[in-house]
Amino acid sequence: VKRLQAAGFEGVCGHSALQEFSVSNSASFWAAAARQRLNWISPFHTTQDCDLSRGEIKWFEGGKLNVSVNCLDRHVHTCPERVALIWERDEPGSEVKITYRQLLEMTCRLGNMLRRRGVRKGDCVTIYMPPCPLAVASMLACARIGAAHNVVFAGFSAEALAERIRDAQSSTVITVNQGVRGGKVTELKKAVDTALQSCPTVQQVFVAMRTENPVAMTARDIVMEEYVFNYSDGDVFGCVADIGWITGHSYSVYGPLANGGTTVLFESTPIYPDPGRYWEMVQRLKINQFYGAPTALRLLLKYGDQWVHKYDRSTLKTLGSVGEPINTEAWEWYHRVVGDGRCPVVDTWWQTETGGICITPRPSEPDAEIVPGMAMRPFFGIEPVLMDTEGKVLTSNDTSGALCIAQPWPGMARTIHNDHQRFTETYCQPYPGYFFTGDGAYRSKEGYYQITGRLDDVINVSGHRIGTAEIEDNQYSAVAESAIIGYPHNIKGQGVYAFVVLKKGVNAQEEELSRQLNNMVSKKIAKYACPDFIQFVHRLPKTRSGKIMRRVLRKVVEQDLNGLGDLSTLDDPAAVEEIIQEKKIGQ
Ligand code: 6R9
Repeated sequence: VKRLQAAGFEGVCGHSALQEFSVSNSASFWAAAARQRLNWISPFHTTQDCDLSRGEIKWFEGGKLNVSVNCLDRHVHTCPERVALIWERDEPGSEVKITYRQLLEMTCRLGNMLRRRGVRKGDCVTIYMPPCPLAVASMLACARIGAAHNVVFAGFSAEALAERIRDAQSSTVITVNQGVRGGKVTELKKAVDTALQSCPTVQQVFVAMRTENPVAMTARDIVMEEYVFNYSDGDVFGCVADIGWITGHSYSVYGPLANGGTTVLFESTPIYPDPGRYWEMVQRLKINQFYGAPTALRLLLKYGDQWVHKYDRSTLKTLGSVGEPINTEAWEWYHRVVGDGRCPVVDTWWQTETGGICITPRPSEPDAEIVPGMAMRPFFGIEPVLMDTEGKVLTSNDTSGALCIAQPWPGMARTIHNDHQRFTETYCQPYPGYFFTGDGAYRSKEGYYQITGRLDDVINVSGHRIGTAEIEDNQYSAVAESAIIGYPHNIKGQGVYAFVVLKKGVNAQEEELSRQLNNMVSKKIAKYACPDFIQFVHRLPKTRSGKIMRRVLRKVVEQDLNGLGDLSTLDDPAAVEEIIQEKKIGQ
């Protein structure tokens, strides 16, 4: 806020006033922020020229900048030996630190290599690597030479990779020989070879060596070198998202680097080698901000507090959550146990399409209130609105509706690659003049926002519309997490089917647990919201970024096993098999 105020808003005091200013004087706010926070090769002449109803979004026209220069070169001028990346490798205690100077060097070398090998401005390079310095350097090298990058989760199958390579029409792929995750080796280069059987556009594959094991090479493969590492102290931003998720892009790579911070690249899993991994890493790397997903918190919560207490977490200042609604129990645990009650928890709402955080608590504001499980208030330049089912703006508080954003902001998506029509249909046409997020939200009496989940996840039981997240957010102490799915019911319209994961060590009778769960839901919400079926499962099918794949659960409940669709983005496909075997309906 101080830096923004220094950019010409001296008269505007405090977060709230600045937020209001950023919405009512959007163009001058973003123009000043862009001039003050970024280095431009040539200045922009028009700050914004946007028409949401036609899906035409133009920011900073006439301006030219290079994002890799903003992330690297300017920091190398002022503090070359500051640590840019901490690569938290799979094996705890084997972290590697890379300074801004080293990262710039790696990026330039890679950029030159790509250019020498024919990659041009506008090309799209596919990067299929786990989070590691070379992956970040590859992203920045593409940005440096004007190529787009298409980062594919290293956990995706060959088939899923092939589809993404074809969509991007890449001629170049960058990968590693093998990955290492949770103590296991994954055959990434092999997956690339398989994928390329159906990707005629690819002419060259760069292969970095993550392990020492040789892998089969073909004529189009080019082996990359590895680099020397260095050490220096710095501020440490610990975003544990994979770089293949937007959170990894914005908050592991571009955000921290553009701000000259030190960022952690987490290669491992939250439970390898044990459920203390995150907190052991916080202690060892002296992490100041920890940013993760509710799904991981719910997983860790199952194992008990002792894994957290074992480690010193006194360096932590802020705890962030992203990706899904965070249920009250996980929020409380994060705050009370992980943060010892002294670190603010910021539940940050945003999407791939928004580029960065849009609704979030602002703890740096003195006395800022934070309500558990609420994303709270709009961030700079964001004007959220709620719509009713007829497309009218809901103006009062204590109300729920479809979440839209009333005016454009610089980080927003401007199109869908090769399909602008789909962009306008999905985001601009549902509520003409507004950007439609696909999420539902509640605005409290005080005007605070709470995200209630994807609108597709709203179910209608006996005429009552209810978000599945609301039923899931129960504080029953035996439950680690749950997924609620609606299914066709010939009396109620939709019935409620619950998948429930119990905490470790709970071994009460299922019937008794079901009875208690129903009691809780009926007390907290209403009788109609009680599940018709409760299926206790070991785990839920999730994407690599931790989102429960409700589409798949819905198909299982509807007994449409042929309609399960693309399962390649699942973290662990065995979870679906288990659920199918044990399903309770229609047996
Ligand atoms: C950043 C990211 C976007 C969807 C979004 C919403 C859900 C994200 C949330 C949240 C409740 C939060 N979501 N953050 N729901 N509270 N704090 O996750 O991007 O992978 O594109 O997903 O995730 O449903 O629409 P992305």
